[in-house]
Amino acid sequence: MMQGRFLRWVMAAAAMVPVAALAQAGDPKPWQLNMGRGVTATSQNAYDAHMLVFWICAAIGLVVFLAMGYAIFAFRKSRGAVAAKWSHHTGLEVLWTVIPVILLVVMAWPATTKLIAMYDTRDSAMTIKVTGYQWMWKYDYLGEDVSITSRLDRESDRIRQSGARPDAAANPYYLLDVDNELVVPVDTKIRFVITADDVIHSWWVPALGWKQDAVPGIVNEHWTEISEPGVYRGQCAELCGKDHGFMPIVVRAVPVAEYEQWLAAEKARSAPVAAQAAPAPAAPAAG
Ligand SMILES: [Cu+2]
Repeated sequence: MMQGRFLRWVMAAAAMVPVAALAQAGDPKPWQLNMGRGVTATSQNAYDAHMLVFWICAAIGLVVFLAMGYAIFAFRKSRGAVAAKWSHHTGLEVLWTVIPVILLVVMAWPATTKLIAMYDTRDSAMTIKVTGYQWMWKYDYLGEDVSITSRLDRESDRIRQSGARPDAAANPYYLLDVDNELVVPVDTKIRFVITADDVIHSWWVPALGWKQDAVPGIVNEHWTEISEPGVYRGQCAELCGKDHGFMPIVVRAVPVAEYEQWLAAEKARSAPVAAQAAPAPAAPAAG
C-alpha cells in the first residue's frame, strides 16, 4: 500500500540521478557541466575525490528530500495529523552526530592522502621554471640552457585588435593559442618552479589538475606527470592587468624520444644567440 508506493518513488528518483555526473577527459568542452578528469594523476585524484563527495551529497540530498516529501504528504493536516510533542531523543541525537562524523572521515582520509601526493615534488626527472610577465610566459628548462617566451598567437592578437567578432568555427582556439608552446615529455615527473617578474599571475592548465600563483620574489613549486600525448590549454588565472585575458598557456605533451629531438633542435637554435651574447674577450694591452 503506502509503503509500496513510497518504495516506487525512491526507485524512480534513484534512476534519474546518474545522468547528472558523466566523466569527461582532457580540455573543457563548451557547456561541460562536471569537472574534467584531466590527464595527470593529480587531476584524476582530484576528480575521484570530487565524485566521491558528489555521490555522498547526492545520496544525502535524496534521503532528506524523500523523507521530507513523505512526511509532508503522509502527515498532512487535512488528514488529521497531529504534531508529536517531544523535545529530546538521545538515540536520534547520537545517530545524527555519528553518521556525519563517519562521512567526514570517509571523505577527508582519501582527500588528505591525495593532497600530500600533490605537493610531493621529490624524484622529479626535470625542472621547468615558469615566469609570468605582463603579458606573456617565459619557460626555462633548467640545466638545459633552453628558454622560450610564449605569448598570444598573432592571429588571435590581430582579431582582438581589429574589433571584429571572432568566429568559433574559423578560429576554435581564439585567445587560447600561443606562438611558442611549452613542449614536455609524457610519462615523466616534471617539477615546475613558478614565479613572476612584475605582478601576481597564476599558471593554470585545467587538464593538469592544478593552478599555481606566480608571485614576484617568491618561488612556488608543483609537479606534473602527463600520461597522454596531446595539447592542453590554459590561461593566466590571476587578474594581472589590462591584458590578463591575453596570456594563454599551451602545453604540448609528446613521447620522450620526440621531446629529446625537440630539445636538441632548440639547443642548436639558441646556441649561436648565446655565443653572440657572451662578452667579447678583452683586447691584449698594447705594450
Ligand atoms: Cu597574468
